[in-house]
Amino acid sequence: MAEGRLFIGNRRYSSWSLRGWLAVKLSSIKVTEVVLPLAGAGGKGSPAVLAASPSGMVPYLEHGGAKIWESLAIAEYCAEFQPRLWPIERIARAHARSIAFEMHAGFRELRINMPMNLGREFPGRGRTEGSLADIARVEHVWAEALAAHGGPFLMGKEFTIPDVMFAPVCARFLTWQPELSTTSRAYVAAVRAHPLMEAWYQGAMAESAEWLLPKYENPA
Ligand SMILES: N[C@@H](CCC(=O)N[C@@H](CS)C(=O)NCC(=O)O)C(=O)O
Repeated sequence: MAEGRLFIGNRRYSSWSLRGWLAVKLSSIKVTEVVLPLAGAGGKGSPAVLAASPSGMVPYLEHGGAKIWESLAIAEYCAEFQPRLWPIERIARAHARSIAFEMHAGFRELRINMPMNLGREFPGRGRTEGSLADIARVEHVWAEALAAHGGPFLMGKEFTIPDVMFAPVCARFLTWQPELSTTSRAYVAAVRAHPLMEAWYQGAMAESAEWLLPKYENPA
């Protein structure tokens, strides 16, 4: 039985919602999903999102009396129910937190120039000085984590919160197809092959054509 509600944006575009949804699905929390069309107006939510969420943004989780907004706060909440969402060992856990928090706080140029669109491919586009610098940093973070913990995911065999936070970046790379190292390409493929990612992509493909936004379908 559902214990609450998870409000998410339409799956095709809503990268932050993907993070919140993955965290919830990887925990034991059972919620009803409410999918809302995005406005895609850069910080200003659609009327449906503004009405549903205290921050005017998705994802937003209501569960057992708790109201949680911000994808990383949702991930932390989910980890209270499923502690293995963070590595158990202290040093690996510190590393995981550093890279997950860096993702939440940064990579703005990459996010602006290569927005998530699960239904399209824009190879070779979106490559600005800023987005390429962000991609170089992402690749460095991934390579270090994969080497330190043995892959195929950032913290090793388990799909943990750092993978949750970088999953939409993998989706962006599949759409925009920047030049990537062999190591990065293998990591992107491993994330894409996760059953939860496949479920999210299938949900995105089933969404109404009325939710398509020219801004994301016809990027400059
Ligand atoms: N820092 C927030 C960012 C949330 C965010 O920007 N959400 C976007 C969707 S991906 C949103 O709600 N946009 C409103 C809209 O486009 O209507 C988080 O981590 O959850």
